[in-house]
Amino acid sequence: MSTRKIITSCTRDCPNSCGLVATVRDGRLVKLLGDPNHPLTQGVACHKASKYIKRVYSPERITHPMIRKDGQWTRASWDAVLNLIAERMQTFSAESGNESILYYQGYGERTALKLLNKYFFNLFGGVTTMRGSLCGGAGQGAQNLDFGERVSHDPLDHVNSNSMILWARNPVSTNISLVPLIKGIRERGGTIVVVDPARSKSVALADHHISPRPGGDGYLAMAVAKLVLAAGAQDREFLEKHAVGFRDYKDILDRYSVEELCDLAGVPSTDAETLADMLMDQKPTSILLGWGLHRYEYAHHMIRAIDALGAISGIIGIPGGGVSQGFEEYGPYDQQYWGDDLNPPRRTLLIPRVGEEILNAVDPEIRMIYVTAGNPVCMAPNSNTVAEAFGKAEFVVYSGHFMDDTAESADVFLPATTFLEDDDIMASYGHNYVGPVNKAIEPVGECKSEFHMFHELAARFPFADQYRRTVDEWLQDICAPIWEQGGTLEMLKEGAFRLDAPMVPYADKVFPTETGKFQFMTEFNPLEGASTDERYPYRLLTVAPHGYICSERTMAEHEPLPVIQLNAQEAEVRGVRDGEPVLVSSPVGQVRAMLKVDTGLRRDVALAERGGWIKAGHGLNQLTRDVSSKIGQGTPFYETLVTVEPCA
Ligand SMILES: Nc1nc2c(c(=O)[nH]1)N[C@H]1C(S)=C(S)[C@@H](COP(=O)(O)OP(=O)(O)OC[C@H]3O[C@@H](n4cnc5c(=O)[nH]c(N)nc54)[C@H](O)[C@@H]3O)O[C@H]1N2
Ligand SMILES: Nc1nc2c(c(=O)[nH]1)N[C@H]1C(S)=C(S)[C@@H](COP(=O)(O)OP(=O)(O)OC[C@H]3O[C@@H](n4cnc5c(=O)[nH]c(N)nc54)[C@H](O)[C@@H]3O)O[C@H]1N2
Ligand SMILES: [Mo]
Repeated sequence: MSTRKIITSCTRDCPNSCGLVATVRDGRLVKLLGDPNHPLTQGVACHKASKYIKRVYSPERITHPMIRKDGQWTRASWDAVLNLIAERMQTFSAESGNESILYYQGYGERTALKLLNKYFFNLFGGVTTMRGSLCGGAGQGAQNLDFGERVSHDPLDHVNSNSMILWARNPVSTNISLVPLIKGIRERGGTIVVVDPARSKSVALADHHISPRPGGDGYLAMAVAKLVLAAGAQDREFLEKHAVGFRDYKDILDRYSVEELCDLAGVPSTDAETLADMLMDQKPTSILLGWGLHRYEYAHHMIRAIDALGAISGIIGIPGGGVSQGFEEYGPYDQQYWGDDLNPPRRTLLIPRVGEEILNAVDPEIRMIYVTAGNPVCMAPNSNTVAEAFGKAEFVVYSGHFMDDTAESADVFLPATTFLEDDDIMASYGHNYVGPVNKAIEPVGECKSEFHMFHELAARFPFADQYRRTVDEWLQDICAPIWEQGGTLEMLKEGAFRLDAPMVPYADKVFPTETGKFQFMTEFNPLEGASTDERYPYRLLTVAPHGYICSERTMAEHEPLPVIQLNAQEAEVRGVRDGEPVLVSSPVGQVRAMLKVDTGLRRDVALAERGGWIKAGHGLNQLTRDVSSKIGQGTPFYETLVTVEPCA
């Protein structure tokens, strides 16, 4: 019996990007645990990592290419499917132009070699692609306005924090390597506050849980800023020397009393006092923003008000401080390998409105859609429209692991390898390390990596020679900026490499903004983002599940109905009961769900977990509206109002 241990990195859609050790016995993966030598993740990986083995060997996994004919999926050879795709691409290109083809790159795997997916389409002459984000667009856009460029504190800098605010962030479920750092702050006597309308699992780590009205956080941040200013505890030097717009921001604050702001935020004023006291007495405070804040049309109001609070209370550019959010997962690479400079700019469609955008595309219409590592029919907003758009396309290619909602709308299924069957490099959107992706096992069945699929597809086109290089040759070029920082491919195959990124961003108080200074929000319209509708009294929050990442699941793993939580008094008002099925309706759709009554939940919230498949009876994005955030082209999933009623 031969047992091998392979160092690798988790490439799933998660800020943690854990260093992993895969144990392989006789060619079969038997264990997947944290790599004790990873400087940040330090041997800890979440429970989803060890469970991932089941996913790799799941009987539901599609492990050979398939073609759908007359509604029936049939097994096909790689040659047959690749020939078909090449033939269709050429036909659509000749008849309607390249822009009749849409390439949709999902969030499922964001490694170095994934740049080359788009490179393939750009070698082809460029096609229609997506712009904007289903994930962090709004927050990044907002922080860019304040700081010039969003740069977060290295997570290891939190050892210098004496308190922390987890603002719309749930690391216990979504970012496990922060947990020991958070516990460390508490062990040093520091306070942890969670700001979240829902009682997330991270509340267990906190001294206080503040539960604002969804979308009300801007007001809360403004109330706290007023308290800090009233106490004369603002960072005068920072405001005078390193910031612009403070006077105008102060004018906005002066329009309200602390009580009014807390009222608008939906919290008692003692909550604002708790935060203000902490920021003043337990310096430095680190504020960690979660993705929950991004999913609003006016997300930038909230995020900019929190950035402003950070500036006023003197935590910007300070070890242990900062208003941190995410990192650039594609940042470390040579961006030319997206291939965007190979052609004149091609058409892009707005991802927050992907369904409508596809349906409305003209000159040319979208005739073919090619999806990799994403499940937009399930995960993009307003699923019914997305499904209609995919249904209308003449030819849909899906590359992935399972027969999910998007695969169901496809004509060709390309079975992709998981990261355990691939060689690659992985950077993170939650820390500053790049790590190796080393192949632990041979591809299951006939699965192929995305790289090899495009490689073989390219062989069917005149530009074959430009694509035909080995994985290592490509990595050498794509990762050139990492080599400039002292890394080598050999080093990177052995373990994580820390990028040349600051532990403490803006430590010199110079900001890459136009003014070189921190820029306060200077305009604020209170009417924006305050929509309510009597017919739909609850705001639907569809948050990250603890046990799964987004829609990465199998049919067998679904409960018969998604669970929706409602406050106990509201359940009574609606005449619905705990443990019984209910009908959840929004202006755009309806879903049946199982009611769970919660006495502690805010009365204005309906809480559920995202990611369940439509075909399994879930599909909560059938309820969500497809609008774009005002800043950052993000997706305001939580701008969805619903009502709940008994189910016939
Ligand atoms: N287990 C697990 N891990 C994951 C994922 C997953 O699905 N499951 N998904 C991955 C992805 S794609 C991402 S982007 C990250 C997300 O990581 P997180 O941001 O940590 O997780 P979310 O659940 O998206 O949002 C965090 C919290 O924001 C709260 N929230 C919603 N609206 C508001 C609001 O208006 N104000 C405040 N203060 N809070 C609000 C929600 O109730 C939720 O508890 O996690 C990644 N990791
Ligand atoms: N209602 C609601 N909807 C949301 C959100 C929300 O909060 N509420 N959050 C949004 C967020 S933050 C995000 S990031 C998006 C995610 O949206 P998507 O990226 O569309 O959805 P995922 O479910 O993450 O799908 C990723 C898929 O990629 C596959 N995959 C992984 N690695 C590879 C690979 O190497 N090759 C191929 N071909 N496939 C691979 C996985 O098996 C999985 O099926 O969803 C968004 N949708
Ligand atoms: Mo995300």
